[in-house]
Amino acid sequence: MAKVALITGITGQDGAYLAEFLLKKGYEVHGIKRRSSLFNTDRIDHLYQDQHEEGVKLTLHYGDLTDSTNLIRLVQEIQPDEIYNLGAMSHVKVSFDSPEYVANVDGMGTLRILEAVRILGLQKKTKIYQASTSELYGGMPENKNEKGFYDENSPFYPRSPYGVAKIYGFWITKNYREAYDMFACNGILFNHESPLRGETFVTRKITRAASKIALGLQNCLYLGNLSAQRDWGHAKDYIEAMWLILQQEKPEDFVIATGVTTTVREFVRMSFEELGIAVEFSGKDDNEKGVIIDVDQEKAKELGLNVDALKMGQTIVKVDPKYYRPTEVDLLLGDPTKSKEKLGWKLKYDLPALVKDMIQSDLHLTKKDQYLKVGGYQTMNYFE
Ligand code: NDP
Ligand code: GDR
Repeated sequence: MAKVALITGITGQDGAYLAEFLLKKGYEVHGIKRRSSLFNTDRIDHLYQDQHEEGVKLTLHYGDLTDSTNLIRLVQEIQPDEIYNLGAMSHVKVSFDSPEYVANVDGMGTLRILEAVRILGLQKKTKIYQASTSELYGGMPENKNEKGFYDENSPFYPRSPYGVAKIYGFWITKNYREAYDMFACNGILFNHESPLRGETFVTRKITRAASKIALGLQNCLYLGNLSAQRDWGHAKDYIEAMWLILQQEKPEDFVIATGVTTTVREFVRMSFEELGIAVEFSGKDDNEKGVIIDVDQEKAKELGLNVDALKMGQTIVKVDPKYYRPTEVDLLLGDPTKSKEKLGWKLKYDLPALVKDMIQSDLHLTKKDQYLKVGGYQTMNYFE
């Protein structure tokens, strides 16, 4: 019998990669999607199966983490062996604008999933993965371990409504594990990115803008705190860790990270370098800027860039303080020792490989947009 998995947040970055991964492993996969006025299943459209055909392995259900009755009904119908609770309002900056909503979805939503399993008496059958986060640590320097990393024993100090909501999710998962003997685990995942990353997270914002600037479709990229440091990995590696966590003998919490931290500024430099464009930064704080100091003409030609649009000394990165956060997490660096030793988890992508993957994908996407625009097919005006 195929194992049955239920994924909340299946339409997001991680949900899409995880669904594909579990289908390849022979799972029957169910996903919860929210009703929206436009389709929002782009990331999983390649996995879609017509429900009228035989042997359907992927099924989507309407639902929402704010709706307990919906969740209880779905868990009852699906009887999952594994639930991956990835659904969340996942943007840290936006959580300052919608603090109550993020508490409801990211905090209470986790409780609703755990309660659905408990109420239905499925605690011996259904394993639960909770998408916890490095935002729990808040980047407090005094809470790092003796090696200078955050690990499974480091204290938490969240610095945003998102982090505070997720800390409830973390502890309620641990509490249900201890109180009701449930196989419920937290993966404390550090930042992970990919070509499927939402376009308002900093890495994707950078790779998308770098591609547009390289093709002469955008003049400048505006960012917030360039000095923030993150431990960035590839989402494809991280979803494998989620699965491994639920395949262990005992339910436990694991840190998933690369063990390397890099500034936003360096991520910008690496992204442009991938396109043959050398960028140098000067100035401080709000006045810092990045200018073009060299263009590798051969590489630019090979990639089909618009070389005429790339001028020496041209400012292509500026700071806009509107992207600063009321409280910032300055530095995150995770210690993956436990996950490597106990899960046997291995990284396939380092940071240069991640940047390359994202730039290649965004350059392709931007060329496609440009091609459609030039051909007159990009937009229809419905309002004339
Ligand atoms: P995304 O923002 O890409 O995806 C979030 C998913 O949650 C989407 O499918 C979204 O649906 C869904 N969702 C949002 N609100 C609700 C709701 N009220 N009810 C049901 N579903 C909802 O996030 P990621 O894929 O990057 O992250 C997955 C999880 O991992 C999240 O919980 C995130 O907080 C956590 N995390 C992510 C890290 C990262 O670096 N990516 C690191 C650590 C933790 P829709 O498509 O309709 O918006
Ligand atoms: P983060 O990711 O807050 O770490 O949360 P994000 O990419 O949004 O920010 C990373 C760092 O970059 C700085 N920054 C900017 N960020 C954005 N979004 N836009 C900008 O223009 C910009 N300029 C600088 C930020 O200040 C920050 O320091 C992500 C999410 O996926 C969470 O759901 C997850 O839990 C954590 O990673 C781990």
